[in-house]
Amino acid sequence: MTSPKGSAAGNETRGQTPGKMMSGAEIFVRSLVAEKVEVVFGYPGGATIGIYDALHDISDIRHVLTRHEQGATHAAEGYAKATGKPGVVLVTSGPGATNTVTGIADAFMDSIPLVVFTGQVPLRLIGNDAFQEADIVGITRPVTKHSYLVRSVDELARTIREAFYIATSGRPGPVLVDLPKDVMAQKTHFSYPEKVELRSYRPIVEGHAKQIRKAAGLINDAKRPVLYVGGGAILSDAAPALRAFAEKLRCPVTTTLHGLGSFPEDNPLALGMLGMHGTWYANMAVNFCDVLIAVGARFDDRVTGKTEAFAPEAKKIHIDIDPSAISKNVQVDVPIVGDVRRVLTKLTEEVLPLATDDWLRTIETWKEEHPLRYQNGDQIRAQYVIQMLGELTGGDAVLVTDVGQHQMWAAQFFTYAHPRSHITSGGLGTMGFSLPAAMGAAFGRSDLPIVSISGDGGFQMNMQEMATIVQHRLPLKIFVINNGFLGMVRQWQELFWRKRYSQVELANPDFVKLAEAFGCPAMRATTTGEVRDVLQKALAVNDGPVFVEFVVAQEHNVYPMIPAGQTVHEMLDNPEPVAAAVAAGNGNDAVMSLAKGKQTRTIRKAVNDATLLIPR
Ligand SMILES: Cc1ncc(C[n+]2csc(CCOP(=O)(O)OP(=O)(O)O)c2C)c(N)n1
Ligand SMILES: [Mg+2]
Repeated sequence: MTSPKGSAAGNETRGQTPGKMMSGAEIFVRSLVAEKVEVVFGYPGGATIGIYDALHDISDIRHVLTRHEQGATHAAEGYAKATGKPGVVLVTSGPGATNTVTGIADAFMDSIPLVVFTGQVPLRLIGNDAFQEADIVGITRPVTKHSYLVRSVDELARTIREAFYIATSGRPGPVLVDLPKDVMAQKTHFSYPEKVELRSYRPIVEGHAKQIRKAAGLINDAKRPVLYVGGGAILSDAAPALRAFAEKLRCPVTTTLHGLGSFPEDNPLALGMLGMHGTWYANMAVNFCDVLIAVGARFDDRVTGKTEAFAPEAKKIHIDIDPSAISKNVQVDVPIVGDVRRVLTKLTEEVLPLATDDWLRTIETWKEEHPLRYQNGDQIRAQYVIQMLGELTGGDAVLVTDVGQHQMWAAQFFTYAHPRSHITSGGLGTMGFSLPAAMGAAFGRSDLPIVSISGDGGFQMNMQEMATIVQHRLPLKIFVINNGFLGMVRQWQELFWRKRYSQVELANPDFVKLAEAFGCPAMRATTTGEVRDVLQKALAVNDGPVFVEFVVAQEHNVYPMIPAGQTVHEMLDNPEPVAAAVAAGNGNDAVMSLAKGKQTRTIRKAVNDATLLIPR
């Protein structure tokens, strides 16, 4: 076994007695059973044919034959995000393996626990440009938490045990295990290690008491605190602890895209999402807060904009299980490395309720003056579809979104009430994620309706998985928000590139016929008046998938928007001045200065509101 990142030395397994002689393929299958793997997403080929033969006899594990290995990887991600369990992928060597790269990179960016098994050519052919050989360990090295090439069947069970442990512990992530064909045919005694001991890998879960005390000291002096919560709060099942903490402090809470659902958005303390397309009031609250408590979040550039100007008045506390995330993008004052749930629970005991009445009242005014808004009309607005979906489900649904404008509207206009009710590709921003990820989620849970929401562009990137979904009669709601454009790119071209639309117009297939060709019942809504009825019909289908195309207004933009790398002072909240600048044929600078000129007044008012609270 090689340990490409050199950190898996010193393994120790205990309590093993030599078991029955088995082939590598059988050991593989038995090991997955030992890990309680329920479902494997995969696609067979020459290098894995022996493994597939061994899988044939096992009823404890369900293998889902996707229609593309990228689909398998995103499905495993969706399964992992919906359930909290690791997602498992099995593909063949060469092209099978390289097709997983996007999904692995996606899981790496979003801290999703995956174990990806790739077939490999026999050991003696490695490095020979053998048929279907790819150095997948090398190719994926920068986007895996760890990877292994198994060189002997004697290492196989231990390697699998370690792979699952590394994928799911600490900050979760994808682990790749490359399985040469001859190793899988070798035989040895099988026993599955009970314990993993990795000397150089010991995630810290308990926060340091001194750091917790220091943080509590800062918090107890805060006048204008804000909690900034990321996906780590969901990964560590911290929602109840977060709520208890925020409510004890009476501290407003804003979440990142991946934090959505960690704090109920109908709670008066909720500010919704922050960042580039976050709410006006969340961004203002962060801008004027005096203590920022970052929880399981990584100060991503889509959140911070210009880092020097992010929360400029605040002392910053950062709770995260990954020490390498601390002060990576933004310098913090009090880091606490540890599991978010445990740290929050301890911190709650050490803080006192704060006198935040004035601060909360100011934020309330901001909410009233700058709500998320859009203008309805005959032509469907994507925002309306999302809002109506929220009303009809009461927030009891899992939304799995793709990447683009519809993704941002789904983040803004649905009231997320539960952890794991929002699944999306945040870090990598992978178009084509939603359909297979929703499929994977549906294999993991059936307690809530699962809704895949894609744009017309992204849907076409992995639409082959419609066949898998139909084959398994998964009760998915598959929505395509068809604006005829690569909408998010078009929005940037409109606002910052003088409306010169370059390669963003889509000539689309008839989506309804396409869905029907896959064997999926399908509907289309083209006017606002039809939306409610179509949604109700779709939500009533429970015995299999249903597809809905929403033909929406073509050239609408997502607001608010803080242009990339800028600050709240450049936030475009009000579409009208922007539209005027665009209509005048102006470029980036002109749009910005016009929008800014018109908006400076509202921002200045916010500054005044906040200044009243700042003791000088
Ligand atoms: C695989 C991939 N290629 C390109 C992009 C760049 N990109 C981001 S959003 C977007 C447009 C998405 O269009 P669509 O799926 O129709 O969604 P809309 O924005 O119109 O809602 C593009 C091309 C991406 N995120 N992922
Ligand atoms: Mg589109």
